[in-house]
Amino acid sequence: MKKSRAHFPTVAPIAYEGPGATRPLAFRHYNPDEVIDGRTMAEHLRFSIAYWHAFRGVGSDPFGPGTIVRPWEQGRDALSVAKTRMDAAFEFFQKIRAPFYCFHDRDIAPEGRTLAESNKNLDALVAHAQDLQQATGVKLLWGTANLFSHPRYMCGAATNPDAHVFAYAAAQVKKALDVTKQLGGENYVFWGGREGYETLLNTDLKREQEHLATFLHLAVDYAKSIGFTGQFLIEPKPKEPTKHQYDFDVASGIAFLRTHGLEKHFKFNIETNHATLAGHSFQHEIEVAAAAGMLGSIDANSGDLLLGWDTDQFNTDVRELTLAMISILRAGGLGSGGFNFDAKLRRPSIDPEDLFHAHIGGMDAYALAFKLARRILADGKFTQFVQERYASYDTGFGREIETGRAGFRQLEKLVLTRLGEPTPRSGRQEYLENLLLSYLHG
Ligand code: XUL
Ligand code: CO
Repeated sequence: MKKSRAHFPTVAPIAYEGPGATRPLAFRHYNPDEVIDGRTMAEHLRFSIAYWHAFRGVGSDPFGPGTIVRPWEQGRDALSVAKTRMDAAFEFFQKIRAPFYCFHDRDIAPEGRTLAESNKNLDALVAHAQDLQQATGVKLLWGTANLFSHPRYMCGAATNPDAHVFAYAAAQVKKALDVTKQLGGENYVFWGGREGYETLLNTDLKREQEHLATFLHLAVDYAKSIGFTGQFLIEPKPKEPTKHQYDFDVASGIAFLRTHGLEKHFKFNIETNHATLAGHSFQHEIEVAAAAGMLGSIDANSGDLLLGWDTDQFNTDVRELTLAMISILRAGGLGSGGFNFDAKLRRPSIDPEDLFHAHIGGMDAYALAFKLARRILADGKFTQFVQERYASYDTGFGREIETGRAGFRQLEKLVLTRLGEPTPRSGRQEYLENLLLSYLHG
């Protein structure tokens, strides 16, 4: 393949320079080549760049158009611009040392006037992506379909009241699955774009939920028929764009999947900002998914707790990330998932270099959290505290409760004749918070 000109000529590949680094364009904590327990940090963390934010985000908001103008966006026609943009994207993936990327079908190739034309455009860009993946070694963490931007999807895709739109969405996901497989994508994500509703005055909730389940079954069946073995992921979000999104949070997602016999085929892609919009902590959502054996991947970002919408910011809150990492490592990691930076630059951050600062911060914060969480788990102090807190269930009548051998009559008799009143024990929350602080700040 011919060598394309550099799109980020002022930035060299980002190097690890350690915590004492003084240059801003350097890693302080993320050392992709450092081997920990037989695997490099790059292999442990599986960082991924979100094509839609990094290469389609222009800084627009409801009050004004984009502010970000990239030099590679000038060109003769949409297809050649899309190819040059992809060259720039892969140069960025390499320079930022990210082993993976993620995309929606319409991020990488322009929508055509017909589905056939859109598919043709997509094929052209997928061929280009195949060449670039081969040349750089960067891989596809997951693919997905954009079923929410085009006006046809204004009332949802799988949950649209019009079966014609359902059929169009099915055709679009069929193609997205084909290209995800073609590019070796390790997962396929369903974020419920506009799968929800604004008002029950025009909505048949039960029918819409059943349609969504049917759609997911059809996707599973089709994937099987083409031999796509990647992991399917549901990405819950409680609101925005619709008022009531059907995949509200992980708990309602689990209930939905189990109700419709889909639980064997799906895990969860948990996004920090979606967790907090649902009124949960990031760690809570991870724990709920892990408890069900359904932790799949992470959309790494953060919201702004003072704002009630999806701000998709880079997350440098090491405390929050360390707690999340503890839960992830305790669950055995993310398997085929990874940490995908579903995060965008602020509107005034208009320079190409800002993309580097943003991702360096996100990667360093996760890398530091990873190291801290490993240390915390290796020391075992929190684990031991929790084990001791529940120790009464390890033996005697506690064991019988857990193993289903104790009934209400027996327990009543036990309390009346032997146990009497329980002795309260402190939960020691403040002690534990101080212990966490000692790991974070010494
Ligand atoms: C929207 C969101 C999406 C998904 C992919 O809030 O997070 O970008 O991650 O469709
Ligand atoms: Co996301």
